[in-house]
Amino acid sequence: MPPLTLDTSDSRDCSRPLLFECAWEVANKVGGIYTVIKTKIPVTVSEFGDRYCLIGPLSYKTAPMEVEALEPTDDPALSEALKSMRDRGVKILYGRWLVEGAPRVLLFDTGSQYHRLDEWKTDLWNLAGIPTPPNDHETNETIIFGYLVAWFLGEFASRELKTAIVAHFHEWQAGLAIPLCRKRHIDVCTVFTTHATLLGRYLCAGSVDFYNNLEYFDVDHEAGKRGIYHRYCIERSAAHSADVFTTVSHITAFESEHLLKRKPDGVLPNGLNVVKFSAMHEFQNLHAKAKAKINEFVRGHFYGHYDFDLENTLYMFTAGRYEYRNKGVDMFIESLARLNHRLQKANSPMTVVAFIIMPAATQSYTIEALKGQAVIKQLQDTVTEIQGRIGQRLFEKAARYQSNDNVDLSNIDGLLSDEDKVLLKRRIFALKRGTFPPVVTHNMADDANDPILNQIRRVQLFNKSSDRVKVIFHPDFLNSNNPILGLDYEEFVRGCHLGVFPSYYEPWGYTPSECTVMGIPSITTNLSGFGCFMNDIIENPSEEGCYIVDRRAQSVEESVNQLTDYMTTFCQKTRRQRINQRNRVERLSPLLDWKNLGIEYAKARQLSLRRAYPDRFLNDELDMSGGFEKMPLSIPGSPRYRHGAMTPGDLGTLTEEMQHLATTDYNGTQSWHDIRQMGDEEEN
Ligand code: G6P
Ligand code: 1S3
Repeated sequence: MPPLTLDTSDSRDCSRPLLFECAWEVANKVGGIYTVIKTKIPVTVSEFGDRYCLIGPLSYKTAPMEVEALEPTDDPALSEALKSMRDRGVKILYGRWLVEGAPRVLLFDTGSQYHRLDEWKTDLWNLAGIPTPPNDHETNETIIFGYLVAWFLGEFASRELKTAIVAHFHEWQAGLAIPLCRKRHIDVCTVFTTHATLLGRYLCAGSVDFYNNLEYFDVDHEAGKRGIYHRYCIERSAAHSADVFTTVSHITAFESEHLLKRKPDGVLPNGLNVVKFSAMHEFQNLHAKAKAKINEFVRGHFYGHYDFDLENTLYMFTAGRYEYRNKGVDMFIESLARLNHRLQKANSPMTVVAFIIMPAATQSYTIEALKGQAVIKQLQDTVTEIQGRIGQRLFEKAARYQSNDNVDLSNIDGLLSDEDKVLLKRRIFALKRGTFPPVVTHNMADDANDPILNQIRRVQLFNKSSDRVKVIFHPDFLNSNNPILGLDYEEFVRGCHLGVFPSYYEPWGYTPSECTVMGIPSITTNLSGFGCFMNDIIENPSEEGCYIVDRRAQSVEESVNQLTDYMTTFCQKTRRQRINQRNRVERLSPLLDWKNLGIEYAKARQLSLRRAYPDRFLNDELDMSGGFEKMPLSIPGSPRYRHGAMTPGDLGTLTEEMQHLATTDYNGTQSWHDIRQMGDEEEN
């Protein structure tokens, strides 16, 4: 079925390659990879323009809203390839993805080819010895999608004969096309980026001492025991067949080396599309505005027990996929209990409200949570009404002033009428409640066995008046239209004071990274890709508001204490210190900007071209800068003490074969050293 491919490697132009980037989350939001792809588009489009096209599955739920359908009339090879596939029944949506950068996008409807599933499963077994059980829907989708993508690349590469083609794949669900391309000798060069390993995620979620045993796992056996052997085989074959294999952090590179048995060629850290405000105070104002909205929610949620001072209240939060152990919620709750004890003992004036935002199976909001918002709203409305009436009376009184009267404002009796007093009392009495403010905002599908609730019960953080740490578990995504905590995630983060993400398994970790670009300090661990990245690139991350708990070289007890220490110290800061710290955090954002990190992707693509077409690079005549300006070569120093620009790629193995490519600067933008100097100047 796939077309015969020609050996065109001698004739392909490698200086301006075409790029296909393929992921399950293209125009289809599931998790973190969507963020990677979407936020990276502007830099990739600025480098490739219309030579860039994304490939994903066609979701009829989201695609019609996100994609403008077009016909590729300006690209005969593409247009013929699509026609050939459509003629054989494949449903395809081609067009522009309506996000910043508006890239070209190609979406395949896997449903249109389910009748081929058995044929392709047999082929996969014959080709690669990969077995597939009948009822694993995710794997079935992966197989159909992988075969469609390989089919398309074969059709395209046999028609587009002049230009080199790079195909970049993310994660195992999009990676199956890689071994297929290799087996079929399709003339494309491939990059595979893994954002986690299947086995790593499963092993960590259990009670395994993962990092101390990485070298010793019997991987086939472990995958088999967990019923994921077939998925593991797909992931491993993608990693091994790609010209270039990369991952998102050094910690996941280490994990991949042992679990997937191929050492990654390099690390491509995840960036964000950073929007800089023209003035520093703008993001501080956003914090104040968003915090006011959280304050409003808190007044309602704690009605009847609202006996703490919001001026001395700090909002901490954790958020993400509900993976109790992997995301470190266990450690967070334990540390909150210890923090509560310490604040009580010290008679601290501070109150901490800790939010846990993790979607779980729920039925609805609890009556109590809804009632809290309702009674506080009624009180607010009544006060506004009475305020109006008092204003009227006051005005009336003032307007009656005669020139020979004494101006006596001491007697303002009568401004609050008896009716108003009764009305106000009714509203105040409605605030009486016989229970503590609820810990969870929703009715859980399985309340009794929920790990988060069970731990909160164990440590007895029940939102009592004497508790200095209150807990609110919101087991759903945030949305500004929600009747409870009606804020979008971004706004919520801006309104908080500290993000806490003590993950045990976290290949990258967008949550602390997002906090950083919004100027909100965060705590993460040296088992998260982001934490390791910041540790490598900044001399003293804690001083910059990026706290990193050591979960590697110390016991769990010590890690919990370290986390508690960080939170306690944070509670001792004055408002002025918090404002300064937010400024320091925000100025780190260029380090996480795709405008800087995008070059790592460029390097990976260039390496794949070199490996696929080594003859074309013999004399290094080609521009290998990947669109970035060439810089003189320098010897990488120790990252912590380096006084000069650096890229995280300097730490990765990509440099082995990329010695001629400038790695000493991020496209001429800021390094940590520049940022620090700038800050020092500002502070002086
Ligand atoms: C921002 C605002 C200030 C406000 C402060 C509150 O910096 O610009 O006007 O006082 O936030 O900070 P806090 O850490 O107490 O929420
Ligand atoms: C993965 O998503 P997760 O939350 O399951 O990919 C993300 C994007 O690379 C990464 O940030 C995260 O750590 C991984 O775990």
